[in-house]
Amino acid sequence: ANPVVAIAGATGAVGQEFMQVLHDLDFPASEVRALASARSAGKKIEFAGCGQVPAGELTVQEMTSESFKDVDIALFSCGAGISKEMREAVVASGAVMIDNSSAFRMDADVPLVVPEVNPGDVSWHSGVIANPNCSTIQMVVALKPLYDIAPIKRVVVSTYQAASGGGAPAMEELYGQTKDFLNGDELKVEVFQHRIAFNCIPHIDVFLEDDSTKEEWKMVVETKKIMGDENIAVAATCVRVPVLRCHAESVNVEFTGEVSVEAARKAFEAFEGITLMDDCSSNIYPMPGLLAGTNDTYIGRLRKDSTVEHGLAMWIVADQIRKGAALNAVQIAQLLLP
Ligand code: 11C
Repeated sequence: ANPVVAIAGATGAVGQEFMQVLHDLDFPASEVRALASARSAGKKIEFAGCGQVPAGELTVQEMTSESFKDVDIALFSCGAGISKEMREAVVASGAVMIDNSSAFRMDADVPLVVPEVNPGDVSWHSGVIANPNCSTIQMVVALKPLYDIAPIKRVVVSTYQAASGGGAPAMEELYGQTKDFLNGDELKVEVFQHRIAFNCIPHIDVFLEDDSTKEEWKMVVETKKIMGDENIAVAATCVRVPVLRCHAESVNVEFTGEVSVEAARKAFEAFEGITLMDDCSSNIYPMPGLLAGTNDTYIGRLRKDSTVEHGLAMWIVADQIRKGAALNAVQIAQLLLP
């Protein structure tokens, strides 16, 4: 029978995108169940339909440990605390939890999967598969075809992360502050640590003991786990910028052997999920403002990094809510289909 899909966190920015992606990929579901907190129960949400589920309204149900009866795939995006609370109930019901939070990503019994990079890792799950952090996902998609030419020694990355990483309230904060700033009104700072309108904040998630942030740490450890290579060194600086959707990253990669710009270009062109957008002579390179709502990881400004023996530099953009969250999760679900 076709799978029953539950969406945990259906009213959030990623939850809404789960539904859009299920529709866009025509995921062969027999039922889609929208779950959220008691506050949203009873709310109607539009669903465009997928598989055997016709277009129409879904009524949001309060998520409890009973919600997963007969569910095959549970797409979770409602924060690490709730994922931890619900894990046992989901797994006991026989469903596979595909979790977008940071709750289980580094657990030894939980695969961390980007379908273009390590699809085979879904085979060893024990009820939970983790979706990586958005900034890691787009970077490893770009690294994989290069790694296949020559193993990677070191990556230096600076991110330019959109407000969407903080969910719908964060996007609202960027809108609201921008309007207030232009009107000369007082700005309300609620979601981010500082004003985000007309600003950049080099601080995403909490600070750790070594003065890096947890977002930066995620890029270091998740990259090694997904790529299956503990020897890849990653130095990351993560920055929030006043962009609504799509994270961008400036990445310098050092390889153990030669990877020419031409070879990299060819590898990107042949790789599923990557679009090369790279023509300096016509000012063509990926930009967040152009790419909201897209599925691919976009690469431009590809060039040699001559400061190391074997190096390349590039610029990567992807829609954080789609490839960085909902799309990647649904692509993992596709890997589970018989
Ligand atoms: C951001 N990357 O842009 C974060 C959002 O660990 O899943 C996702 C956080 C996570 O704010």
